Amino acid sequence: MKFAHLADTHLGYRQFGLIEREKDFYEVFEKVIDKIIEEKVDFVIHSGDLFETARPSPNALLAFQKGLLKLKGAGIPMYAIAGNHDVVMRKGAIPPQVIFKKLGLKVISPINTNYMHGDIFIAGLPYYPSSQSKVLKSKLAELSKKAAEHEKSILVLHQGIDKYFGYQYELEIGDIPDNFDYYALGHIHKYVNDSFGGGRLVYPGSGEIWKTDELTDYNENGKGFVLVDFDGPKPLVKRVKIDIPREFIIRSLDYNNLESGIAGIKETIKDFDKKPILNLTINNVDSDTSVVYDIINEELGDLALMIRPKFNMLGEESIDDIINQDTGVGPKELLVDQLKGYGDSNVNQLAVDLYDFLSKDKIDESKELVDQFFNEFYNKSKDDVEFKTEEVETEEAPQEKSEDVQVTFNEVLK
Ligand SMILES: [Mn+2]
Repeated sequence: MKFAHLADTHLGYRQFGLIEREKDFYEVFEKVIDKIIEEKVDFVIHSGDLFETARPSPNALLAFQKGLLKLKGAGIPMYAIAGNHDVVMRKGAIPPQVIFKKLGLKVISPINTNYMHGDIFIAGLPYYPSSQSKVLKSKLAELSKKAAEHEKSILVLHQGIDKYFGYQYELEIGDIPDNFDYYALGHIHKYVNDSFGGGRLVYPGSGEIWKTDELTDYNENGKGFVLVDFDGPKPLVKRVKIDIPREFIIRSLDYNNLESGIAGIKETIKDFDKKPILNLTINNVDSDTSVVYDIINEELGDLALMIRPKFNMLGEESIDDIINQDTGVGPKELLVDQLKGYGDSNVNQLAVDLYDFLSKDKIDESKELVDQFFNEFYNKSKDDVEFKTEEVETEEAPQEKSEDVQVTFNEVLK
C-alpha cells in the first residue's frame, strides 16, 4: 500500500494581489496531482489549508475539482481535513471541502473522524485553535483507543506542535498519542520528517511560497509532497520535489553601486521562463527614494513580475545593524542586547519596532504592527480570535446540537 501526503496548497491565494501568483498556486497543484497519478498510489491524504479562504472563488473551487476528478479517473480516493484557512471559525460553519463529497472526497471531520482504507485505519480532526486544545486532546485520546484495534493507522491533523513551531502551537509533542504508524500533519509550511512513536511524523510543507519567510526552507528542501510506502514494519517516506513556477530573488544593493547591482540582477534573471519576484534592499540611499525606485523600475520593471524594494538611508541604521551592534548603553540598546540570546530575528525585530513606536506613544501603529505580525507568522486572523469565545460553548454544551444550524452542519458532514 502506497499513499501520497500533501498539505497547505492554499488554492485561491492571490499573493501580492497578483493574478499571476494565484495561477502559480493552481499550476503547482496540477503538477502535484499529475505526479501522484504517475506514482500509482492507492490513496491521497490532504492535511488542510486546501483553500486560502473558507469562501473560495469559483476559480479556486474549479482548480480543486479538476485535480479531484483526475484522481477519481485514476481510481485514487482523497482523504481531507479542514485547516485554519478552510473554515470560518464560527458556530455551524462548514469547510468548502464538503462541496466535493459527492465527487468522492472523503472528508474527515469531528462527526466523521475515521475511515478504513482496506485494513488501514485513517483518522483525523480538522484544525482546533489553542483555546480548544483541551477538546482536541480528549478527541485525540478517543482516536488513539480506536487505532489500537488496528494493525496500521494514520493520524491526520492540521496543528502547530511545539517541537517544530516554537512561536505558536496548539499541541505539545507529548500531547500526541504515540500508537499511530504515520502522522500526516499540515499547518507548518516547511518540510518536517521526524520519527515519532513507532512511526513517522511528517509535515510535507506548502505547495508554493506562501510567505517570503519560507524561502530559507525552500532553498534547502524545495516544495512538494511525500510518498509513503506503508507495506513494511515502518513507513518509508520519500519526498517528491515539485518545481514552483517562478523564482523569488532576494538581493541587497548599495546605492553607490546601483548600476552594477542592477546589471548583476539582469544577468541572473534574463533567461527565466517566468518573471521572478524581486525583494531588493537598497542601502546607503543618499537621494529621494522615489527617484531610486524610478531607476529600479525602469531597469528591471519589465523583467520582474513584482519588485519589492526596501530603502535604508545613508547613515541610518537598519534593524539588522542595530541588532548586530555590540556596544551601547541606552534602553533600546539594552533591549537589543538582551534579544541577542533569543534566536528568532522576527521576534527581535517586532520587539525593537514596538519599543520605537511605544516610546513615541504611537499606540495605533503598535497595534497594527502586532496584528500584521500575528497574521504573517502565526497564520492568525481576526476571525480566529472571534471564534475562540464562541466555539468553547459549541464544543462543550451538547444542547447546541439541537440548533438548526448545528443540525445542518452534522448532516452535511455525515
Ligand atoms: Mn497553511
